[in-house]
Amino acid sequence: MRKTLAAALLLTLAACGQPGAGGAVRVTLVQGLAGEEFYETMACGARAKAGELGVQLDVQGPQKFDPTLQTPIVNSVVAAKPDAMLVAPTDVKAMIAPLTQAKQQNIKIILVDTVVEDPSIGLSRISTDNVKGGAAAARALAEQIGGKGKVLVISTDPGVSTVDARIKGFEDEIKAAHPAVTSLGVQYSHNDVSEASKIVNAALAKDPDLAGVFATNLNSATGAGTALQQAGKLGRVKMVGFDAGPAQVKQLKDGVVQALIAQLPGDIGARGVEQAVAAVRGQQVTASIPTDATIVTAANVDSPDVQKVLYKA
Ligand code: T6T
Repeated sequence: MRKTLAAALLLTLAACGQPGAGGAVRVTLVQGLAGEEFYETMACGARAKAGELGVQLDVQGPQKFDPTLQTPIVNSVVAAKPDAMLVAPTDVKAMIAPLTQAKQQNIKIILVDTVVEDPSIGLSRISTDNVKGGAAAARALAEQIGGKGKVLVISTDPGVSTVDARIKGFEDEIKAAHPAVTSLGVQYSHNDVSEASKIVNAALAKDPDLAGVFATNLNSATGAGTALQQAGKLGRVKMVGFDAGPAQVKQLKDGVVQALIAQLPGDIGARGVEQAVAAVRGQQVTASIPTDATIVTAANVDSPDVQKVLYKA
């Protein structure tokens, strides 16, 4: 009897044409960069949640953090018509057109980590409070350099919402609360480790009294840290970096970097899947979900709570 009722219910749902009613909800995660620890940790969180909720999850991403490479991936996802797409857009402007196509196909879009300038894209936006994180980085760096000296910011490219927000938070905090700290401005590495190293080498040649570096993301931090290490500047030039992949944690333990701002990419992926499923099922979706950030230093890196937030290799 029970079986008959359940079968009837399933038939009714399928007849209503509710997505996912006749099978698993189909979701694709489009990363900002394939194979990079932040996005792979995000994919792990998304996969775990997908397993729990019975969601069919596919993960794709470009080989470079670049909208010209991410656009064809989004286009092919649109052609495959999943029920929902979690996406980390690589540019606030360039990704609007491909994501508008996805929206027009009624694919539910959930923005994970980065966003686009068009506020109508993305039923839910899940990310770290990056302005706050940038301000925390400024305070940590100012403290490390004794409240005075020249500091340089290394970022990826203008037009990436997350790192732009980190720069804003950093610069506003320096201006507001650290009058003896001079910002040398921002230089862009195109999210390339060796480019970030080159920038720091050139900055050290131009300003040998450079006191501190803020690297706004993983690859910028890895490259900047390597340059400081190779230039024998350990301890003399202080550094704070966003993200906590294995290379950054090693640099922290080696004394190259003094503080890391660890995000929760796994949680971003998991919450993204939850929101996608809610959107597909016509349930309530949360427009904005902030996730936590932790300041990691040599003093707390080995504590169990901090170990939990370090990114997967
Ligand atoms: O910092 C993360 C991410 O939040 C940002 O949007 C892009 O860079 C990372 O993926 C780290 O490399």
